[in-house]
Order: sequence, then structure tokens, then C-alpha cells
Amino acid sequence: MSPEKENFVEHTLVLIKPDGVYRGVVGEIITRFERAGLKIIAMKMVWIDKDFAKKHYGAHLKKSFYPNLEEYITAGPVVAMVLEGVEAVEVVRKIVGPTEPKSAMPGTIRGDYAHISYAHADKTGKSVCNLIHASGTTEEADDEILLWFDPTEIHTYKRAGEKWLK
Ligand code: 3AN
Repeated sequence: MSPEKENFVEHTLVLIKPDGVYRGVVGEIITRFERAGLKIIAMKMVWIDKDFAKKHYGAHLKKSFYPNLEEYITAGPVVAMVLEGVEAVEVVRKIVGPTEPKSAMPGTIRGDYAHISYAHADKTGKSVCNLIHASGTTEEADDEILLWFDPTEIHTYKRAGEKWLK
């Protein structure tokens, strides 16, 4: 949990999923978060296995799309990071856009870098490749950060110009 919670400063988990890594847009995606003033306080590249996928997507284990989702998230390395910022959970979800790329507005990551629909994914038996995972709530963020990062991998530091950003 963020030590600055009383100031509405939050931490959130972001994953650039295998499609983002394979497509070579990791830098472009990270730039969008940095440009908004969010601070990267932890980051690493990990190729997760099926057991870890089940822990991360535990809420979806019983859903019909789970097998495709597991295949997708384990198909290559992901870039995992913890971002810090004012009401960061909601702000990051706004920058990312809604789950279905077809519905995501231009200007969001999913709207700018993808376009496929749930209907297409269901019909073709593919997963919805939407580049990013971002925690949905502060409680989810706390659990996910604990799952993906050791506390020693999370750093406290001040950026130049920080007083103009938060
Ligand atoms: P988000 O990633 O926006 O938080 P979740 O947690 O509801 O969305 O879903 C996790 C992942 O499962 C999505 N990123 C997407 O790849 C996949 N997914 C979600 N809903 C569906 C669906 N109805 N059909 C196929 N895949 C889905």
C-alpha cells in the first residue's frame, strides 16, 4: 500500500503483455505513462509459466476464455512495472482504455494499437490481444504488486521537477 495514501497517491501494476513485446512497442507504451507524470518505481521483464498465470488471472479461471487467456499471457515475456501517481489506478486505466480494443477510443493505448472485438476472438478461438494489463482497484493493485514484485524491487526516489507533477 502506498505510504502516501492520505494524499491520494497510489501504486498500480501494469503489464505490457507478449503482443506489446513482440510488436516492439514497449518504449512507446512506457512513454505514454511517463508523459502523464506517472513515476516508474519498479520494472522487470518476466516470462511467466501456466502456474503463475493461474495466480494472476485467478478471477477468470472458470471463464470460457481462460484457456486462450493463459496461452496468450504465457506466449512470451511481459514487461511488468509498478507506477506511482495521484489516483494512479484510475488514471492508468483511463490511459489504457477499456478491455475490448474495438470499443477503446483513439488516444487510449488499446484504441491506438489494437482494434479486435470480443466477437472475433470468440469466433476464432483467439484471445483478445489488448497489449496491457492494469490493476482494476487499489485492493487488486496491492495484491498484484505483492504477487509480481519482491518489496526490495520497489524503489523510492524523487524525480527532477516532481513538484510540478504531483
Ligand atoms: P482488463 O485486462 O481490462 O482488466 P479483464 O481482467 O476483465 O480485463 O480480463 C482479462 C483479460 O481477459 C483481458 N485483457 C482479455 O485479454 C481477456 N478477456 C476478458 N474478457 C474477455 C472476453 N469476453 N472474451 C475473450 N477474452 C476476454
